[in-house]
Amino acid sequence: MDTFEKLKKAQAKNSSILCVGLDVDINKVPQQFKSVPDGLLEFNKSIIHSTKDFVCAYKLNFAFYEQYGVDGYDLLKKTFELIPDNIVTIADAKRCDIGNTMTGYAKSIFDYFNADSVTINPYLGKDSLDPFFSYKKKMVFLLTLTSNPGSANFQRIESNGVPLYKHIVKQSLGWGDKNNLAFVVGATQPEEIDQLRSMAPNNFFLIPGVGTQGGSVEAVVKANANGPAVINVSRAVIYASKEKDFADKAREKAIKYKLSFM
Ligand code: OMP
Repeated sequence: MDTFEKLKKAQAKNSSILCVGLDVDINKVPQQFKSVPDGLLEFNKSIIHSTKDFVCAYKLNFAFYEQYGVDGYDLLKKTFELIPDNIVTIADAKRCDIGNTMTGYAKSIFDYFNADSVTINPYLGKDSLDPFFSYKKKMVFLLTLTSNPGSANFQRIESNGVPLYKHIVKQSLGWGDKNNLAFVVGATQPEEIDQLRSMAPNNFFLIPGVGTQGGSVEAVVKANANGPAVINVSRAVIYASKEKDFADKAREKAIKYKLSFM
């Protein structure tokens, strides 16, 4: 089964387009989990156990793991392995380099970590993405218009009267299809979600920025117009409580977000 199909199935089974971001942070987890890798792995295990029936995907941002060196890689690998087979994994690695080098990154993410999908920075163009597209059954999320204020610095620069982020969608639609090509668009940019939706009606959008970053659920849902999407929430779910009830509170938040996206 390819990732596109797996994602559709997971969304239907759990009636959810929520992705929980496992952005595990030793400074934010409850006291008993403050060790690497064992404590953080136990924390991830509890979060996955309490939210797995309410999500379609889990996103693992590599920064939160790589900072611990070898132990972090161990934690990352073991966290991937904890995720149930019917839920999609997103390797949020934001890789970007020349094609020859990207071949190594693709092997790491799809062969070693066995992720279903990946986030990629498309700045280096088509040949840099080909090693990832050569994995036909996987899904590649291209950074298109990010949620942070600095997204305006480059992504909104116009060429021929069209902002860069629109060129990314227009050009890359010729490089992949709805099954393997997807886009990252920040929840803080609902007007642009609306515009990009009409450019790419059948491709998945990964929409982060709801919750802690202040993206409006209502505006995102309206702008997305029921298009294929995965809405990511990290901190607002996994750190819903620092107390003993952290897993129950994470579950409550996951259910609340899942319902609000419908
Ligand atoms: P919270 O703000 O805690 O929900 O986390 C958001 C997650 O999405 C983090 O892992 C970010 O690195 C990631 N993200 C953004 O916040 N904005 C973007 O434009 C793109 C991403 C991403 O690619 O996932």
